[in-house]
Amino acid sequence: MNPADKLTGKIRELKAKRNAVILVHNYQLPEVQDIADLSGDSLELSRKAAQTNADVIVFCGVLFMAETASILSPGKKILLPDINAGCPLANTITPEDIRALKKQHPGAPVVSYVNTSAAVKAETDIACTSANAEKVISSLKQDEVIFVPDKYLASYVQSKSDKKIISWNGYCPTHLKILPQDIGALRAKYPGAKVMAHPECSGEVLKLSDAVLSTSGMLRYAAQTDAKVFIVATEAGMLHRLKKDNPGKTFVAASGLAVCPNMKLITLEKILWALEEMKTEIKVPADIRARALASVNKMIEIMA
Ligand code: CIZ
Repeated sequence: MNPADKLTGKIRELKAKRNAVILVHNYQLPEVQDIADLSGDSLELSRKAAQTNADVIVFCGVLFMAETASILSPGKKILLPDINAGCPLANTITPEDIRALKKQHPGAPVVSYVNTSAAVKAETDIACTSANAEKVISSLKQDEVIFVPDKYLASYVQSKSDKKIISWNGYCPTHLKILPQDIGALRAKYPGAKVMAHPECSGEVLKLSDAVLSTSGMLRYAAQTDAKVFIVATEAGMLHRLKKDNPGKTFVAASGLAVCPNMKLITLEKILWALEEMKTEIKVPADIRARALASVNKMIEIMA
């Protein structure tokens, strides 16, 4: 047996012993995606895992994602295989910042993108994903809305809404590595290709794309669209799943630089250690959890 098979064999053995499920985000390393029990976007993963009878969730993603799993599954043990896997976008905003924004804009509800800590979600009125941000904002009765933390997602949503959106100066450094000239060069190289871009990309990149989509949206669009070649403007891990699900189609990364170093901290070895040592546990404290859950549940009601 080769060393990689030995490693995955050991993970499977221990996973069964611990009654664990392995959740893997679309941006993870290919070999990590290949051992997933569930793969997808962060909310989808946490919602599906909450419905399983697993005692343990190993979350292969970044910290805010493991916190979302803890918010939705308080009775399960949530493990993040590398505690250093943070999210620079989520780290741009604190609960104190939200309180200050509320004071500056009294009466304006706060919408927080899922890429925020549980403590930030606890201060906000309603959560959203990149897929449902427009719907969440239009569900609010107020004309002025605070939207945090991603300024590019905020301005994309602003372009679709009559409400006044007050944004925060947060952004994802990985998505900003994708430049408009990358899209131009690839369109010239692959005439007829469809460009799918994540709304965390800059406005210039979004303007050059055919479809602005979340990671789950990209999976659906690629499966349903009659094109042979797709240019993918998001984190590089996405290409693995797209290629696996659509063997007859070609997927090209918009930029080879769009690689999130935090997502890539999770490796097969660390997953095995997490299951061996039952570490690192991510548990959102009860008071924060209750308030963050209210904001997540409000979003879920709108999605129904
Ligand atoms: O929440 C997620 O999974 C993120 C960050 C992106 C997406 O579009 O799926």
